[in-house]
Amino acid sequence: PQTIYLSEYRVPAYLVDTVDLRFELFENGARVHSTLEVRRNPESDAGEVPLELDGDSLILESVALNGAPLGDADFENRGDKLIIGPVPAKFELSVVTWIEPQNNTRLEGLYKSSGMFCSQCEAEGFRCITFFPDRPDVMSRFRTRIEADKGAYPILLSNGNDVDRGDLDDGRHYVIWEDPFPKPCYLFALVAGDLVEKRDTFKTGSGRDIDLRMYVEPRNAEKCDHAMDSLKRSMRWDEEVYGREYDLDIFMIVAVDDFNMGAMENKGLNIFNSSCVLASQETATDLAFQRIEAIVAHEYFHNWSGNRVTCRDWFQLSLKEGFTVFRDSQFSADMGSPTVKRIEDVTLLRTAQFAEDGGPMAHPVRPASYMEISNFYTLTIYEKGAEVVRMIYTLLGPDMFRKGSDLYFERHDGQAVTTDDFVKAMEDASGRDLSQFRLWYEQAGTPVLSVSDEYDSERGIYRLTVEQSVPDTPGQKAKKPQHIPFALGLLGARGESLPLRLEPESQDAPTERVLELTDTCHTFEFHGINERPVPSLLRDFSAPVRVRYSWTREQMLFLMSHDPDGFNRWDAGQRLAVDVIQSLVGAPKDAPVDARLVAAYRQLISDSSLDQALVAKMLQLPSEAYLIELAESADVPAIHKARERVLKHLAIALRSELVACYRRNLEEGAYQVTPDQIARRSLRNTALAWLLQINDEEGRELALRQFKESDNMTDRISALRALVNSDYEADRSEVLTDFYARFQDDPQVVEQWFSVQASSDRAGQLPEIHALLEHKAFDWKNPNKVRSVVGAFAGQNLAAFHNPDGSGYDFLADQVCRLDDSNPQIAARLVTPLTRWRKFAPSYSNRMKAAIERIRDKPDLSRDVYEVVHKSLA
Ligand code: BAL
Ligand code: ZN
Repeated sequence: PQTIYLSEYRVPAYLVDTVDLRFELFENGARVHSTLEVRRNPESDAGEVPLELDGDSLILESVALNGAPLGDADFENRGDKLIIGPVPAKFELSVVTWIEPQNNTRLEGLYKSSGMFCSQCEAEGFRCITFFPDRPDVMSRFRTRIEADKGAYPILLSNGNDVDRGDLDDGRHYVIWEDPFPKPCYLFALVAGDLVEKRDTFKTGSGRDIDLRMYVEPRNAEKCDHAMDSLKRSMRWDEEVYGREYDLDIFMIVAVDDFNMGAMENKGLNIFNSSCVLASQETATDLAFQRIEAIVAHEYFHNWSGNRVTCRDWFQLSLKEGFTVFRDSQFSADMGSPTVKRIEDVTLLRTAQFAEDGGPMAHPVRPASYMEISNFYTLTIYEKGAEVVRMIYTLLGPDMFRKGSDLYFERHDGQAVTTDDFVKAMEDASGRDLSQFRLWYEQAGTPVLSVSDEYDSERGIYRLTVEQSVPDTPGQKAKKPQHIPFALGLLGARGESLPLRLEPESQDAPTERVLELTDTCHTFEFHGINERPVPSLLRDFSAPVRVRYSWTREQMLFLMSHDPDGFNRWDAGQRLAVDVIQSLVGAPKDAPVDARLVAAYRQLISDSSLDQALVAKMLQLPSEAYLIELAESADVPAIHKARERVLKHLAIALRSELVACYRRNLEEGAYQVTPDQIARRSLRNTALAWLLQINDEEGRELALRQFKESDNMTDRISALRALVNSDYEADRSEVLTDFYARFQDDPQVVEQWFSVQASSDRAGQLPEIHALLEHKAFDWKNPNKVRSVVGAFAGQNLAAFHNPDGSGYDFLADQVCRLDDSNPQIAARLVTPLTRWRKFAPSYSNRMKAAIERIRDKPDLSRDVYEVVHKSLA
């Protein structure tokens, strides 16, 4: 496959002002009539070159130029390109293609899901619908006529406003949609199906009434309220916080069962993976409710950050994704607990994005090259991209940042632009120089800050030295220092925040500062410090970096109970737990567990005056995935054992506190998704999970009762998971059978049922995983099902996946090869755990490498899998 380089970007030779589409939808395929108003791009120096249109899996029926049919000699159809020329400076081009949505298992372009037609065009799916310049800097006004059988497909949707509808012969009907806003073709969408409509309205700040509609299969009609409420909250928030009002008269959301991504921000017609939009108390967990709110907001926010202002090319993907993730995380923080949201974001970043940044697919937030753009919908583009925007926010402050975003939207409305344009708007609005800051977009890898300190008691000076380095990554060596906002505070012996005087004489010094690191090494002197302080570094995780500082366990315990920064309090607890677990990896069975950890956890569980949402997070031990990420040469079974050992030790020592915690947090009143109730459920269910780890009979009784009696999925599935992960084998199979019988008609719940088993080291060994793949509810064509079994096994059941005999690796290689033919995007995602083979101890990494070589040798490997596998072996 060919590599595409940012440096080779050229403006399009031709622009398309309008696109007139007519879809004739049938059971055996679809005919797509496309009429384009094309003109030469005045900004292009390409001259009178032929017109090149992209295509993929299309059957070409006819081509006409200005109404005159073209013969075979007038164009060349290479399959992936339709080349027409010479062409006039301005003309109308009509192309008719035949496609087969019913056979489209890649789920790119137009396809069928549960009997409905639906589309996914980002990044390059529109070329699977018709021949077109499929690049985001070609923006056109779309008019779409959809024709289909009226009985089977009463609902026909596309972008914009519905301007006409009517009946046709043979029981067919049509609807015409017009989108007044020029857009790139990746934002095109079409849906046709037998769906129920849920309606609501939203009055904008300027007094316009927006018609809100959700379309779902009839069985899901009662699962729309949460998404609809989330949508209205998002619309209001974007007006209040960013001054952004919705622009069309209608906003639609559709739920689709078969979907590669979480959701898609098509203009006026967002399409969602059912699992990311449908919720009811009985079927969705607290986590799902929160995720739905965040994703609904994310897709809605794209209407400005992505649709009104879009990307010039796919190297700029983080322009819309990083900014929009930042916006949705601000929104979620405002809707719930900012500290908890920050902890969740950083957990994902440090566990998964840092791993990506240190692995073979490491790439900058603005990549310089790719083979398959679908492989670049990554944690780096999304989460690190959001962190980069967050750092701009931190450096500029909220007011200047808002000025910058206003300028960005005003300056670039209706344009396809670059990350550099975004930074420039921030610079111009604030007067700040962000030239060095731009390295965050260009350099891959997670910067490391090595911090050392000394205390001069005679002069009352505390000196902090910070050295930064950015590690080498594939294709990038010898990197420059980056511009890093480094927030910190200093704590005195009684936990008080000390004034941070950078000059001896300064008065009214703040107790928290954001220092700006720009050189390889900085030394900061803090004056008037009368005792050796404990540093609280990188508060609120002010930059996506690793901090190395030799905290003692006493200091960690001190910060855990005294740091006024909630995030750092949690982080100190994580660091302590990591330190204790790491010290037990490979240690003798009777090596002691530090009693101070037990005491700290006892304090957390017992003290109900603490912020319970924060306590719920602090009680979660660092995950195996995070411990692996921190390891130099990971021995996963040994890490698994050490972590389990600490957990059991804590559970035995704190047994009575856990039971009390469970009882204290038993719910009263109706189920609500509020931060307080979420914290109570989380605490209660953590207590339950721990008790089941030590075969506690009272815990077992509580879990069985909770499983049977709970009125919500959070509690029910937590009890299920606790029992599945316990030694109570008879209970395990009984609750699994009961759960399936109860929810077998609900695909989203069955996915959770698969995932609980596949991610369990008790219920998810390979024979059981094979049985799940044979289960009647499993479907290879449905990405959610594949993720819930194969993805959960390789990504969450780490001790089983890293079985020393290599069977987990072989299993994954087999499934990747199988999926490569039907859905290469999903196959390329699933292969990720194997691509990180260098991270593991030699006996593991050799077997992982062999498995990935086997995938490499599969005939007809897709471009998607080819790229990740070859980069992993390079
Ligand atoms: N644009 C793809 C899905 C999302 O990030 O919203
Ligand atoms: Zn997005």
